[in-house]
Amino acid sequence: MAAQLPIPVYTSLDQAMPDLQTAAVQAVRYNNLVEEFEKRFGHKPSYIARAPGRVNLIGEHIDYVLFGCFPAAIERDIIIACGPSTSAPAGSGGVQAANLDPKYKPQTFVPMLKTGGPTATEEADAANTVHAEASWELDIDTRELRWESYVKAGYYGVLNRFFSPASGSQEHPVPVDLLFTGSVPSGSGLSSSAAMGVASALAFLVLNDKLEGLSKGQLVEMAMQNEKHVGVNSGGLDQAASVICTPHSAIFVNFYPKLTAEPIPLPTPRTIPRAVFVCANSLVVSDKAVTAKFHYNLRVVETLVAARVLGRLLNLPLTPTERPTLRVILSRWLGTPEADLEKEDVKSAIERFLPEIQKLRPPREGRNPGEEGVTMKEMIELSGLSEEQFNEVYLSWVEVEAEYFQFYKRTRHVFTEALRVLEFREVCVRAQATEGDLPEETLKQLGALLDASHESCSTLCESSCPEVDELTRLAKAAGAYGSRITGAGWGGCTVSLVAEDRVEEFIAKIKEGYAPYRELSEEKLHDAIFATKPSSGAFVLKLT
Ligand code: NG1
Ligand code: MG
Repeated sequence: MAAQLPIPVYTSLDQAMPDLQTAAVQAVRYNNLVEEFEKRFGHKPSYIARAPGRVNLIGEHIDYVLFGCFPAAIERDIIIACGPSTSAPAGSGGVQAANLDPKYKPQTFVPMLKTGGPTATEEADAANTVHAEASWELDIDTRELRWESYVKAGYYGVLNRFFSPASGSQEHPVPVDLLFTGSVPSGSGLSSSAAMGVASALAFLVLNDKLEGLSKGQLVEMAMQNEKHVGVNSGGLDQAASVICTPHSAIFVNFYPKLTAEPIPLPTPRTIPRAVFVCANSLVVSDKAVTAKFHYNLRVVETLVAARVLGRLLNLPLTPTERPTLRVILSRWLGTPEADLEKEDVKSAIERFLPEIQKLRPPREGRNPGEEGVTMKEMIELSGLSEEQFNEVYLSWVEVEAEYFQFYKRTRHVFTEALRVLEFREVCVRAQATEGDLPEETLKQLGALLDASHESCSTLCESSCPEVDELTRLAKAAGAYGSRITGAGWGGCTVSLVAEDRVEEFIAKIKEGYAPYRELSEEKLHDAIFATKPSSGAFVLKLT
């Protein structure tokens, strides 16, 4: 299984990138980073840690509910030249972090062992009902988006797992020097945050000699916990894509009952032009540090409470302190907790569950049943918990703000999106097994699923925004097979499936149609809209 493989450590870029042209282009960038490192820190780096961004092809806002998603790593990435520090005291674990981009100022910090009181670590872990004993403190300011927060987040997992005195470790982390550079645009839905977190974790792991024996799946779990320290209660989509992906394939990643990932090549018909994915940034920046309580974290809470309410409607056993997801409720209802999900299972959930939830609240005049939200008071009543219990289980670890909470729309999004992921996968797998040439119809089928996903994100999950909706319409008009929002949303990027021989024309049309692109320089435009191939996941390059 892809998730059980070790994290690759290469000794040359040619090993890491079998495509020679790519390796040659990247070599310039890597060498420059190494030279800059020497200039800044006065010694050579020992490794380069690299983690890519990702584009989620389909399966949006369902990873934290534990349904499978279908992402691919992109070529854009974060790379970190790193080495043990020669200036900081041995065993201090101190960090000097610098960035080639001058807008990110150099940072120095030292992890502190804290005794007593809940630490950021414990709070973050409590969100997942895991109780950590370690109490390393790195002082992340979750109210502000700061670049070094992701470096610190990447460090937490390594400190907690390998240097926690509470679990008997006598070891001390080595002090390190890090120099970053990145090509994933931040705040654009291509997961620069996961790339930062994963690459940072890798740098700390390899410099402390802790990489050996760690599987890709374990690194994903660690990176997921890490991201919670930045105040986002995300699922594992981004981290799994950044760590596990391989060139030429997307992955079908599943989170329940455990993390698994299956590389699946995208269909490449021979008689018709190959299709590629084009990412287009709306340039609307979604700053999660500020908006998570109205947007992302709110969706997490809405879907979690919806799962409990649904469980009660279906008379499933529920303890007051547990927090099952919609995926878990589906398994309990099916009575098959360990089994892989089939399309038929999801279809029966859609038929059986949605009418139940729709009945919860009588519609106000002129509205559709179920489309009304519930107030906080109603939500607590429907959960069957006391206010105190409810706050403890659903609100104590996350900040959310809303007048109305939506169960029906969110649940409908989750189950229909989970079904589309399985359908998308089926089209790809069937194409792979087909002998001879694939009909263009295959790409049209994938395109239709992308369009339906966008519609659902826009109207049911309500995670799009007018600019992103406009970009998807323009993409369709410019000839895309399908187009949708990718990532958390409320801004960020679209992903469109486009015939390779039409990419230039496609980009020209979008540039003409999307007003914010008209003023952009060539370079900025290339950053905003680009075609991408599925790339490889994270790795470490040992410098000799
Ligand atoms: P981005 O696009 O990185 O903000 C987020 C979550 C994912 C997933 C998607 C929506 C983080 C780190 N990632 O992605 O886990 O839930 O939204 O599908 O918050
Ligand atoms: Mg992110």
